[in-house]
Amino acid sequence: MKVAIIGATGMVGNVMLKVLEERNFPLDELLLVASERSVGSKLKFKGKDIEVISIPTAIEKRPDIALFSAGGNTSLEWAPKFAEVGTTVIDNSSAWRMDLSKKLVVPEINANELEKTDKIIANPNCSTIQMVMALAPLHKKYKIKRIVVSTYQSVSGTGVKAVEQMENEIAGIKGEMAYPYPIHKNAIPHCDVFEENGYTKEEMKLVNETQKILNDKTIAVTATAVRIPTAGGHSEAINVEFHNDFDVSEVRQLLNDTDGITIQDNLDVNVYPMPMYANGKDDVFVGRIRRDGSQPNTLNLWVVSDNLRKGAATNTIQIAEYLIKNALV
Ligand code: A2P
Ligand code: 11C
Repeated sequence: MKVAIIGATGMVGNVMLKVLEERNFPLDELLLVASERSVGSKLKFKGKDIEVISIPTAIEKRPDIALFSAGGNTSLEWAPKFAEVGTTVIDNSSAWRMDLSKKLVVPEINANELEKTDKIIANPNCSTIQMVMALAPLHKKYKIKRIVVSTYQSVSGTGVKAVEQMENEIAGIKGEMAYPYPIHKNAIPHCDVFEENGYTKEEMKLVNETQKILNDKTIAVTATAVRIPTAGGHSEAINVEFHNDFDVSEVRQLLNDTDGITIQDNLDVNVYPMPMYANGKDDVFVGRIRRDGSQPNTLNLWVVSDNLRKGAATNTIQIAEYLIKNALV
């Protein structure tokens, strides 16, 4: 396999390199691609230096797979050009997610929709991935009616500038601001840009992407997305109402039996998911599993995952692995 990472010098690109190394991904050649300003610089992979090249140079090399994480505009402009030369693009940006002709994939849930003709495949938003990972097995069994989700998102979701803003604030250094307000000692109810309906784009991703991945437009979703001063790992308080009643111990069993989910839920010894422990891991962690006594058929969950791993790099690479395993590239 010849694989290109578009945006290799970025936060997600960096984690992609790590994940490819860890999983011993079947690689014959790895092309590392970034903007013109990084061309010629070197990045390490498996102890060796690889020189960063430009997008046009990478297209000339016709990779089998291109993993994109270089922002929506780069994806919109260049993904079709890779597809034209036969490359299968797996795109981590929001550019193609809601395009009706593109699949939006979480491998554990809907990789079976993938076909050889899918040349641009979309990777969902980080906060959506961890939520649907926890809810998909429950939806299958009890059918979701409505989701109320509140997120607690780490600064790494915004990118390097935001991580630097928080570090500068902690160190008492005045620097560039990625957010309109300080993030240290704060919580900002504003992830991504505001839309006309008063919700943020991040909140609407949770609505629209969830319906697309679970293939059910009847699922009602309402979200509040909040940025908090954590370095890595998003957390979510999820209140979910089902059409059918459930048994909490059966819910636990279903989640326990799902690949990619780890239950952390032992109140006697204060065990529950936290970003501090999810950070650097590939699983989605679920805890505080309990019935919402205020209305029928309703459950509360606390779900935490590393937004740069399962929320981005790992999910993208799992899609690539599925394509290879099933001879779809
Ligand atoms: P560069 O490092 O050369 O700017 P992040 O999301 O962490 O900010 O990273 C964005 C990634 O996307 C970086 O690797 C960045 O490269 C890359 N990138 C940004 N714009 C372009 C572009 N127009 N063409 C190719 N890569 C780009
Ligand atoms: C955040 N979810 O934490 C964002 C980052 O649509 O892929 C990823 C944005 C996206 O702010």
